[in-house]
Amino acid sequence: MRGLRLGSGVLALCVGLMNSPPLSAEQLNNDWLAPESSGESGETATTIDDLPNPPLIRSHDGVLEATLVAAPKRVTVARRTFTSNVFNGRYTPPTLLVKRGDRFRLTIVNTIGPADVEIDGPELTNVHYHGTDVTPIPPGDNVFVRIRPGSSFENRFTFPIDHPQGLHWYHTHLHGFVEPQILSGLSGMLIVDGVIEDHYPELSGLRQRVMLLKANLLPDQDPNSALTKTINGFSHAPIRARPGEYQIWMLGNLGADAFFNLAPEDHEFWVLERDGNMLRKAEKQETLFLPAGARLTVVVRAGRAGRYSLRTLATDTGPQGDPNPKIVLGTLIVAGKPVHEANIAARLERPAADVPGITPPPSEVVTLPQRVTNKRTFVFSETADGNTFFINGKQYKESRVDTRVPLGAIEEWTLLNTSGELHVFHIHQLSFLVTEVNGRRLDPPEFRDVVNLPYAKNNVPGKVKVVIPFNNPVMVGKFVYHCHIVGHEDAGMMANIRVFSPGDTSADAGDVTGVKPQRNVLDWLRGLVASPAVAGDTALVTEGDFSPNDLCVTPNRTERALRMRSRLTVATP
Ligand SMILES: [Cu+2]
Repeated sequence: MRGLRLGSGVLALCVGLMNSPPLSAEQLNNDWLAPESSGESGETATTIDDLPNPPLIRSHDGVLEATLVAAPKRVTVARRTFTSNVFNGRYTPPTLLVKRGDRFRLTIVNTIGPADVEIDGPELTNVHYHGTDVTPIPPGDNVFVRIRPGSSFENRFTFPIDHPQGLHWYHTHLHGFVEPQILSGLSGMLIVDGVIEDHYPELSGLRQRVMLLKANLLPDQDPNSALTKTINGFSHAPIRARPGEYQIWMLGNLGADAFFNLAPEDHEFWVLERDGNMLRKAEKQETLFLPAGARLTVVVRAGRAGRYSLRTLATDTGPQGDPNPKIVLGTLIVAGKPVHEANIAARLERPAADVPGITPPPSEVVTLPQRVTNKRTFVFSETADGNTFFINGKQYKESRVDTRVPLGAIEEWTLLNTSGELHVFHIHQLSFLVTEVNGRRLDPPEFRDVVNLPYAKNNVPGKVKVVIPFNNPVMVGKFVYHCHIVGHEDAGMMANIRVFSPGDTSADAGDVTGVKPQRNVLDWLRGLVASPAVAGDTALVTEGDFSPNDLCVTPNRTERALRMRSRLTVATP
């Protein structure tokens, strides 16, 4: 059992699903898809003509102020309508658009509850702002915050005036609950503006698409099959362009566990920005590989009139990995009056317009390997049954600080994967330079915040080297690094890091401040079990010893899906 199951009105919600026969993988991926539900009413599936963007919430007068309500709602994903826990009633929640220097005030309301997939009762939650270089100290981007069922919490922080520009994302990040909550749909895009306006103003009139790549397990889907992949909630979505038209696609793998490797038939991409980091000059690529959590801002030029498949290629996740087959995600429909924009191709051959404005400066980033002050090695491993995961032989423990780093250090981390499946390294509050993969030096090295760790072959671990600049004062505090296949993270593959200011000699240097008095979380959770009617008041902000794993075992995705399915079976009259 994972988590505390309190839902009692679950069965009634599920009865309506029982008459649907299981879908084959082909049906799941070849249907022409429906828009998602916009709210409680549960819109019926209809066809769409062109892929819609998620709604947009932008900052005004230097402040982004909004509320995200996490709650079970009827949504339509890949043409299936069911109840899932999502933000603001949408599987594709609002894109948050801020500018450098903006203040950020986002209220998270936790009304997570019983649904047809993944979650069958109230759960703790919080929200992480993946890729942002902002403070980890609460009420900033802090994953130790616990928002109790029925309560809310306001994340407040400021985007530094030199914050990198590009794509980031928000998702729930409460250890032990991350995978089911993201699979439910609790993730959306967060953009720090300026990639086009400041660096490619000649492209500012082009059509911009925000494309959320997600993967989930539909209510009646075989839990051992590959997750159902969608773009903005649609599988096999139509994406329209005129012949010769250039479009800007803002892509994020905002799912929990899946890999995307986009390959549009007969088309190429120019990558402008990777994981929220501007490139000095656009890079042309034929495929776009996005491990879990990765983002890319790209320019695509439509070819001649016709229909082209937008495929995601198979990813070999290793003998212990989950299936990740090739599928068609959408169709690029090129039709209408041709567009002639010869100047754009020429523009993409020149560097970004404001290279001095790119932070951190690309010219400095490439010198990081020459400035390394310390080296460490981390081993990512798992048990043979694939249910328990470790970093350096330890499962995650919230009260333990695994790594202490003085602000200003530049460290080379060697990341070894001794298991038979891929892992995806991610660290909060910063980006790192990927310099080497399995002994092969990357030329050029890539500055990003997620990187694939190849699986072991013939008892030789996969090996990746990254150089991490711990030199931005905003990161001082405690945060985490982990596998971004978040099912692995939930089952232990995460660790705490504390970046402390020079001169801070306290035992736990860099300790967070402003944390509310602690409550005994275990007592509180026991009380919750005894009395499901929890009064909703404030969020609980704590840094205690509690881990959901202390109370219960986190089942893997298959076990959880089977449990959900057995619940569906029970619902049959
Ligand atoms: Cu992993």
